[in-house]
Amino acid sequence: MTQVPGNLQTIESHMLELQSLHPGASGDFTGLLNDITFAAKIIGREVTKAGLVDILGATGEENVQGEVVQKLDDYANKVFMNCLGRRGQVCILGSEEMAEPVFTPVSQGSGRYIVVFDPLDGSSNIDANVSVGTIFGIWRRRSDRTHVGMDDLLQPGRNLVAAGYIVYGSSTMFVYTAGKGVHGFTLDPSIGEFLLSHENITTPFHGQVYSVNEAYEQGWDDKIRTVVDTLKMGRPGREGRMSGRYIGSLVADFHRNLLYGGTYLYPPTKDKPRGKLRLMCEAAPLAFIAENAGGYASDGAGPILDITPDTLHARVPLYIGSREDVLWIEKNLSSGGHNL
Ligand code: AHM
Ligand code: MG
Repeated sequence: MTQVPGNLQTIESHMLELQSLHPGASGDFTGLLNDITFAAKIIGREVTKAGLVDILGATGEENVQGEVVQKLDDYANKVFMNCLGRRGQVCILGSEEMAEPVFTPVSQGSGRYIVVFDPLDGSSNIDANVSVGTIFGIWRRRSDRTHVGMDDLLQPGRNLVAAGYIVYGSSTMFVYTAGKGVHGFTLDPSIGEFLLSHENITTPFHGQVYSVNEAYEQGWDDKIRTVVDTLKMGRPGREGRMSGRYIGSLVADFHRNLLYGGTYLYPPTKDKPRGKLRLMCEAAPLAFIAENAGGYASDGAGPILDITPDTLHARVPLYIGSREDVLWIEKNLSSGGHNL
């Protein structure tokens, strides 16, 4: 006979418990997290159908029913915009898929939160059935004045109220922190609920894995080359060499390293002196999660969380993962600046 489940907890009830720690909370924040959870389920449903595009029609083409098949990153973006823009808690939405931030109709009044997201990170991998993800960060508006502006949007990661990601992999997982531990939930597709599977995730202080696209080595400066060579050969005082693991899908690489220990690197190159990754919708939210799990994130000179973005799409070099390893990388990169 099937066992009756004991102490299962849904993500919604976990979020409500969090809310109860703040007597007087309006429920706006919990409602916002619930909206993100709902959006994640819808996007996850479409991602799992991605392998059917050859049967149903490639993206941008007509499928057998004569409907145009949407690109999944456009689709994911619209789902986020639709799910988050309506209830009145959000004043500004910023997306990797949209050039400009959107000031919602409540931006001149009640909306207290700013959400910046990458709706489908790593989407170039999707046709090969490689894991992809969604990343989000939530900030509070800076002031009570009626009109919000760009300074409400352009805040450092240190001001984040919450951040999370969803990895659409062999199972769909939702990982988030609101500054009180990092918690992971796995989607049970049979009941359509994210169930608590990883409570209070802490990342190993030191890892055995480094994740970097070594094809860009020609464009690196000598310091980065030496750092990566040293990681390969084994750092002085550390036993054993490291292994390389690079999926090329940030959420998946980050998630593996968070659980097992390891460091993800996206250094600057001659042609991309600020690297590739976006500060607001990728680096800062993941840095907030890393620090809340005991890890660390740096741009090679200091904490990612201390950088104030100058635009929504500002890019930043990223070194993120196990605390001791990232601090060692930062120490080796920060003396004397880069020489690209
Ligand atoms: P995207 O936001 O356009 O998907 O780009 C971000 C992705 C990350 O998921 C991944 O880690 C990185 O780009 C891979 O870049 P590269 O192919 O240059 O190594
Ligand atoms: Mg991205």
